[in-house]
Amino acid sequence: MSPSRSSSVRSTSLRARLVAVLTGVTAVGALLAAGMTSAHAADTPLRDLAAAKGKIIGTAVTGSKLTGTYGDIAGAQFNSLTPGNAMKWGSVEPTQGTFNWTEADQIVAFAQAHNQQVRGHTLAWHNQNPSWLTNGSWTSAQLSSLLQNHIGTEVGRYRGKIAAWDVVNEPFNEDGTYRSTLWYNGLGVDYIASALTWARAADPAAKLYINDYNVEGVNAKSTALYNLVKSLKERGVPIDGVGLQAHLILGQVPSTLQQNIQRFADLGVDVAITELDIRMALPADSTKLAQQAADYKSVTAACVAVTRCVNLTVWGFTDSDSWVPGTFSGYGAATPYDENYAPKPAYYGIAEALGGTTTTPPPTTGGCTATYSVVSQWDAGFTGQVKIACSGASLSSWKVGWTYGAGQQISQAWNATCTQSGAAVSCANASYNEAVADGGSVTFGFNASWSGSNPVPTVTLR
Ligand code: 9MR
Repeated sequence: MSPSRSSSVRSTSLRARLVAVLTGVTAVGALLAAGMTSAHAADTPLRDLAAAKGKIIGTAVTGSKLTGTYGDIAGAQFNSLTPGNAMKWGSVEPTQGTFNWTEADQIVAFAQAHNQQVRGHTLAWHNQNPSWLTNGSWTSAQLSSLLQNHIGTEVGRYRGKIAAWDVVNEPFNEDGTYRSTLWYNGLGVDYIASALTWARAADPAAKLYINDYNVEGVNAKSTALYNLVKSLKERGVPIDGVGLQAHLILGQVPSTLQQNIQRFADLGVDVAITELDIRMALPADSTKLAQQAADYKSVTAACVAVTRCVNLTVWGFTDSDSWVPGTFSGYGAATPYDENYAPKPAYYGIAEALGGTTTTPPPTTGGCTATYSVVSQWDAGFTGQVKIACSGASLSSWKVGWTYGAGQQISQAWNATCTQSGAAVSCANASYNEAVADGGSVTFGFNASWSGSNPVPTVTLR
């Protein structure tokens, strides 16, 4: 990896860029540029940047989507996959004794084909259990053997293929007391030790984790988790790591995140950021996306700073495959890629924290093309995108232009700075996506209005 640029070089070039951006272009570009503090390379995949830091970077995935662009990005950018839903009890045993491993198997096969780890998720949880289990009335002994069999069956099936299991998920309330669940109520707190012990027996090589949310900073809940892990270790119960889910809100990365990771590391367990996403009130705008980039960067940096923080996984890499909008009304845009698979500023925030630096290929436009497309269109508006792709050539910066033939008017752009004067549109790279490598591409998007017709213009790359 190339060394980082010095901070004086960095701030000079940032200032130069800001001046350039602030003179005569839209606020969108200025704010995007202000949110990014150094240059970026979209050409080094996150998994390579992470590996150079001794880290694993993962994403939650949906098995059926692992083809086309979704599959390409999942395979190229990440070296760990977590099935978002496919390994949950309700997915694998919808009817007692009848198993469906299709999606879980597919994800494991994809991971093996792409030299990726798999985080198994999850074995003992209170959600997404099959109704035959939750509606049944069981004695403690029956519950215990159900859980033991479940763990033995699932962990055993994937023995040797799973790097880490979220054995126990979300055992705590916010105040640090134990959550009232099927398992806690039926088996007492030792369901946790039992589940870990059964998982170890079924796959001695898998790292065994307890995973929870709102335990990223130092607080009552994370302290309860800390005390649990400490006592499990003292008792000799197999526990290898804690998962900090990190379903965060824009601008609210806990200030004690690194300190919290460190205290678990000091206890002698690994730490993983297991489900990172950072949601914002919709619609997204350049200010929010810049803040989100800073937030992703600081979470990643906290993990990079602690040797035992081994894995950072995002809970879906694209806004088109995120649980957030369906759960938090009015919120979304929580992942590092937009719904059209274009990397957002957040992507570059992660890359920067992993040591990504600028590459400056020789400037040439030969072999580079700009392709305009309408992504979606409604009554009076549409979302368009332009992809600049190079093959046998590269760009150190770029600018594209076109002329609208039917009165279309751009209102907002992202991942580029766009101006429109009459019918003439001109868009230039943002500060973080100036380079297009040989074999690489950059995409930017925009919203615009139309009426009557919306013909596709001819785009010129300058
Ligand atoms: O991403 C999962 C989503 O598709 C499910 O509908 C949801 C149901 O609870 O679970 C989501 O994943 C959760 C994960 O398994 C545990 N931590 C919280 C995640 C977000 O809800």
